[in-house]
Amino acid sequence: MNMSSYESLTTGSAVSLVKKLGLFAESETLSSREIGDGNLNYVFHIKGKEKSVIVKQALPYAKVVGESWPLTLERADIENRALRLQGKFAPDYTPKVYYSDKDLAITIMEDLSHLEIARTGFINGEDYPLIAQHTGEFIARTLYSTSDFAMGPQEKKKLQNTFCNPELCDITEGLVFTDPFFDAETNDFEEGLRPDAEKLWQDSNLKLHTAQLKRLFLTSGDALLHGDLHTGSIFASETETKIIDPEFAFYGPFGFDIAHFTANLFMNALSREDSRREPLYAHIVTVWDVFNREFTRLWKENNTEAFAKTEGYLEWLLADIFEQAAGFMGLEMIRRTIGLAHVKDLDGIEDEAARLQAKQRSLAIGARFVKERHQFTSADQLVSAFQEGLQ
Ligand code: SR1
Ligand code: MG
Repeated sequence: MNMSSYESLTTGSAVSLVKKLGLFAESETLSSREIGDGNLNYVFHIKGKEKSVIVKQALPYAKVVGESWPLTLERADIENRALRLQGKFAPDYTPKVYYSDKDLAITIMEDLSHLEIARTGFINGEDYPLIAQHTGEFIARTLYSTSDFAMGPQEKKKLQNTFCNPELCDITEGLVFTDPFFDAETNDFEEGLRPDAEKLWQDSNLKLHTAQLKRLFLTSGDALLHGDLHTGSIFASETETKIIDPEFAFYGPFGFDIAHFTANLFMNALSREDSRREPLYAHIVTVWDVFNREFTRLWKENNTEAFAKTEGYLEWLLADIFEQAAGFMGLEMIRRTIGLAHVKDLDGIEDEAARLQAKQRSLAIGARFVKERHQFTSADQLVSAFQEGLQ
């Protein structure tokens, strides 16, 4: 990457850029707004008379913390290449990429502003009837298609080499798998939660299970993951779903993406009244159902593995993925509650006592998912365990 040609865009220079690239006529009047509400990047929405685009630019530091946390610009290239691959395997669920520039760390892509960020919609009471079906298909297709089973070990290894992503993995290794389990500086929680956080820090059994899951994250190279598939990485409507922001993409364990999606559904459920939780439970059951079905279909259709037809192999693998995912799900719930990066679903609960109770539940349920992951074999059981945690 040539750092000397990097400069951060402004609303004005983003307009000049899209005109220079010929995406709009020089004479056209365009509106330009910075709309990024994520933790890491600038996102410009550029709109002309008949069309609009999104210009996303990585900053050389983490926006959520500031310039004191330098961060590689390589992530823009990772995101652009991941989007193009995901677009190949799951075109209905991936934004189109029009242009990318490694030195400027930008990706110009389809404007999805007719959709809404799913987290925001869920918080406002939307239910998105197709989101679980679509997300399950997206995860199964992108994971299976980049695995040894579909690509064969040689091609897969070559692709894996191009998706190392050590700096963004380091963020996940710290923020998800390590810091929340110690009294680390990056942690962030209200004083009322301190006894609950301290309970986790003293739970050596939880730490052992977390260490095991961290090892899985560090060492498994099953497939090209999205790497950060929470509900803030999904644009949705009643009929459409698009998965965005794969800058954390890397070769990791099969169960990771589905775990993050379901954990974020459970956290939204914690913010809702009991009578409004059912659609989220249904999504959790559906996403697992769809994932298993689609993964199985692809396995039977295209599998380069000599043992593919060995009785029990696929069933064993799906059960293993489920067990890992139950654990990763619990870790995501814990880190979004006491770690650095929170979710609005929980932080936005206005009543202080209700907010504290929801966060305490998130920690306790999350810890149970981590420690008892070997005992869960179906999404219904996860939902039942979650409901027990509400008692
Ligand atoms: C410093 S980045 C914090 C979090 O934001 C991203 O979306 C990832 O979830 C990361 O852990
Ligand atoms: Mg993101």
